Amino acid sequence: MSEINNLKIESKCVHAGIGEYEFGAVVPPIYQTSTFKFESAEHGGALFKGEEKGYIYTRMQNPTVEAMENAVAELENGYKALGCASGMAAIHTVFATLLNAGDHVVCSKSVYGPTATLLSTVLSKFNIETTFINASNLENVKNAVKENTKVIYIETPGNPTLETTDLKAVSEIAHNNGALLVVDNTFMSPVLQQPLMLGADIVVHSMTKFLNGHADVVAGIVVVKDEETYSIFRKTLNQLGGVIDPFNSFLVHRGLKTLAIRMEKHSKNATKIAEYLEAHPKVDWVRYPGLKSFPQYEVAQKQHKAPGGMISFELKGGLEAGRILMNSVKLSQLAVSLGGVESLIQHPASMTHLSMGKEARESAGITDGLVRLSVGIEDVDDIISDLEQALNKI
Ligand code: LCS
Repeated sequence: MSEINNLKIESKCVHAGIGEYEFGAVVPPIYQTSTFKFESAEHGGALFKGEEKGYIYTRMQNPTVEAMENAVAELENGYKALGCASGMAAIHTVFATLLNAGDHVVCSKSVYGPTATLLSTVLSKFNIETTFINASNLENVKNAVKENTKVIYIETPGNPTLETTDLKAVSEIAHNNGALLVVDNTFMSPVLQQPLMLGADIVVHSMTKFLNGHADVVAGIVVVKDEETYSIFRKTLNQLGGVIDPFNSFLVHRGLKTLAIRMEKHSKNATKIAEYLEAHPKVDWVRYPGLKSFPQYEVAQKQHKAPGGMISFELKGGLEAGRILMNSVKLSQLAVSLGGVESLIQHPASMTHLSMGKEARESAGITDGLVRLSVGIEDVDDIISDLEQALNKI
């Protein structure tokens, strides 16, 4: 759609990335093909030289993938996007594209475990050093930046503590120091938070989560702001090879159409559940950006359209109480991942954040008793009744 940028986000979700297709199809066909026939040897040569536009090979580009990429770029107000095989493939592509040996990264402490581990193990082998900080305190960000800092990498709200960082303020720190701000926007989606509008240079997502929203795809994406950056990223991704495939792109593009109404329902349900948990005598504390007790409540109010679907909380009785809760819920599924239509519950210290090690977890505020709930779009009273019967078993 040519006037997509004038539409409200709910309309954009439905129409983003949609073009004109054969037979008047209203959604992009699935071009489930690895390669594309050339009209002649000259045509093939011209495509490779970039003298003519067209498709060559699906690792390089594919029309179904491109339609989905355009949709996410439009929703994030970016220039273009690069679909990847997973969120981790997207994150790796960003670091491999932007960093050289000897560079330094500043990264928020409360991030998805494998993101921290990628930096501290794989990338450190290539002489890339990372300082992990609590980025919700801007002084920590300023103090961590060095001469050779090339990237400030922020996941906000952070997985799983929901620690929230003021993106506008951090983008100023990054740019005053010649660094780029990369934001993992997985927890909010562009419906609730738009990092590029707040000064970020690059956005990444695990599309496995809210963007696809149906717990049936593993995928990631990188969104960039200009042609030059896009072209450098496209070349690197083509060499690294961690691209999304056409069928998964189709599913994600389908999921995007309901993203706005899903995020609204996730937020409404989670708000009620966070209030319920906070008032419960067996709950020690709750972290949810919509609660007045949330440590970065002011930043969250300024930065988010609604508080989202993720809650973390600690029970009185710590890990053992959490274990009973997770083994007793029936409607909420005991599973990692998040952002799907179904409610999911899990224990970060023994599951998603195990790879970080106890010391890094403790310093990031990921206590052994912390339970993470990804609130689905079921009837909220059903989710609460299920939690109630499980809490009664503690
Ligand atoms: N970024 C965030 C914020 C994530 O939560 C995840 C996965 C990733 C990146 C990586 O994406 P993937 O490669 O899995 O598509 N988070 C998960 C979690 O919390 N539980 O299981 C996966």
